[in-house]
Amino acid sequence: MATVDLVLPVYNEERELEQSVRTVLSWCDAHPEHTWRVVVADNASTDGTLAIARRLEGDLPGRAVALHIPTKGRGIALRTAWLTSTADVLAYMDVDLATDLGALPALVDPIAKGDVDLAFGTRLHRDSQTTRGLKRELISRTYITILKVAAGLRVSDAQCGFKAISREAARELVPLVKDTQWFFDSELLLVAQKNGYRLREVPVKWTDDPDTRVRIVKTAMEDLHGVWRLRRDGIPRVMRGSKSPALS
Ligand SMILES: Nc1nc2c(ncn2[C@@H]2O[C@H](COP(=O)(O)OP(=O)(O)O)[C@@H](O)[C@H]2O)c(=O)[nH]1
Ligand SMILES: [Mg+2]
Repeated sequence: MATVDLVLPVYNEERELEQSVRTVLSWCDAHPEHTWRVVVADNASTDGTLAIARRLEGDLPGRAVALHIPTKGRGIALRTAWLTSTADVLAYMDVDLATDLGALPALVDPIAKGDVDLAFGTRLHRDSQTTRGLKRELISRTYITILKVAAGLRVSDAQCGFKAISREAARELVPLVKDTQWFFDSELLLVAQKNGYRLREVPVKWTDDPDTRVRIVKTAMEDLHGVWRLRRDGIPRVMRGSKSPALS
């Protein structure tokens, strides 16, 4: 049995937030093999998202937590939520619950057992069941090919909003990840792979929610810039017991 913080990063999600938190918590109630907490990580929302998150925290003490980070960016939200958590396993998923919750044990259990450091959902594995439009499918496949060829990443999907990491690995790896936006996920995987951490792909059942916060062209440019930055600067190595990471 482990303590698990499941982070829902949110930006202007007042319509879906409450229902998603309640759906996730009732799933958690049906899975008492771990002690679960839902952490709503909001930054810069301009709608009622934060107020809803705070009300849920009050209504569901110890089970729902509201976190507010002043600067916008999904990466910084995850970084803050994970690095301030004391749970054994730190997970996250998109608030639209595009990933079927049935994959959560496959994501969390290997980390709770100590067999894996970082587990991540994949929509592009042969065992995944992915329903999404042609445009997003093409972008996703093109992007992972670039990550494989230009950065040497050996995974089938880097950007699925469904990941979990041990607290120890998060403490070592997340401070080395510079991106604060969408490239955060790819950079985390690259840093983990380079440093020999134990990764595990988890095929998921994914039903795309067309309501998106992603600005596709801007995000694609930022992702390419991230790949270029890591090629230029190198991927940092974890120096256990040292404060300054070495480059390789
Ligand atoms: N905290 C935080 N969450 C964000 C931000 N941008 C997007 N998100 C969340 O990231 C998740 C995935 O966003 P979504 O729009 O569904 O992405 P898509 O599925 O790739 O189209 C959702 O839970 C969003 O609310 C941000 O700037 N800060
Ligand atoms: Mg989505």
